[in-house]
Amino acid sequence: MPKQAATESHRNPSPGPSRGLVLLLVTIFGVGGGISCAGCAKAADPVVEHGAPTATGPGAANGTGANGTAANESAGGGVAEPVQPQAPQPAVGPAPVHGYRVLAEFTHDFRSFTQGLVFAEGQLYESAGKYAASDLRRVDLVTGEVLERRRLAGNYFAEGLAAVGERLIQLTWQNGKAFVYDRTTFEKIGEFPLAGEGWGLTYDGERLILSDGTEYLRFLDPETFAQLGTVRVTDDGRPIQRINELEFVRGEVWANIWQTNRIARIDPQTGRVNSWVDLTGIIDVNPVLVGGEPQNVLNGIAFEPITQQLYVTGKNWPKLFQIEVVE
Ligand SMILES: [Ca+2]
Repeated sequence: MPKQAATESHRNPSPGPSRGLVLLLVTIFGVGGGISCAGCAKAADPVVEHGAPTATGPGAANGTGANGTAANESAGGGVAEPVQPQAPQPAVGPAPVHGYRVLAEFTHDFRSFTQGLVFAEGQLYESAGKYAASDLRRVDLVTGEVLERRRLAGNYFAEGLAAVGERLIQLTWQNGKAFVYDRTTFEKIGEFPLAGEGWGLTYDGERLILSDGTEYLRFLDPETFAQLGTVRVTDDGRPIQRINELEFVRGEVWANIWQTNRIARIDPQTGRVNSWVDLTGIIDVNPVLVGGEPQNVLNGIAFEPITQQLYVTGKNWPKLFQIEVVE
């Protein structure tokens, strides 16, 4: 049973998030080809059922390259798409920062380098990253037990995850492709080329929404995976980069910002950050550093559409939290 956690609310009125390094956006590449058939892939099936070791591999730190760019010339079949012109958003002052209240806490598999978290028909699904440790899993919300797992081959680094009907769509970080699974059987039923990096993924009921570490969100057709458009994410006119795990929540795109305690609540039409949720203090973990940068950070937002409940976790966190926002 979930342990009822303290209901103390947390607020942080400080202005916008630390921007970290100023990232250079090169080009947003699109997804081309509209391929969804497994037979279209020339490479061997990268998904294996067994045998992937759990040791972390080289370059296991997602995004620690910190270039945040979407450039990947070798992306299989990916077709570069120009960033669509977008009227600059007028500066209206920084978006407000909200606090949170923990309603319940649950066990989370601390071995999971969480990259995607999503509910579908009452079931919780997670994408775990890192080389030689990536998988797709169905998880017991309360116990954290892995109920179903499909490991990826060791050279793949899994990223964002979205549920579209009976399918699950899973990104990879720098492997230039995304995978499509049958949500019930976990069988891989397709893949498509992904130009640039894959970070976060969600579905708004009509379009897939993808982040790639830059300040842009890409919109993809959920059937053909063609790129439909992009939007630049800004707060008070300033670009917000390192947009990571995503969740579509009541008309907004909620986004973890890599290596921060903050969730941006983004208007998908304008890209403007409507508000922030600051989750500072939600968990006390010793930072695991790679290249001097913390890795076990907040990442993972899942909105349960049936119960309208909101859940968050982090990479290698031992806990998953049900929260509500305190405005
Ligand atoms: Ca999510």
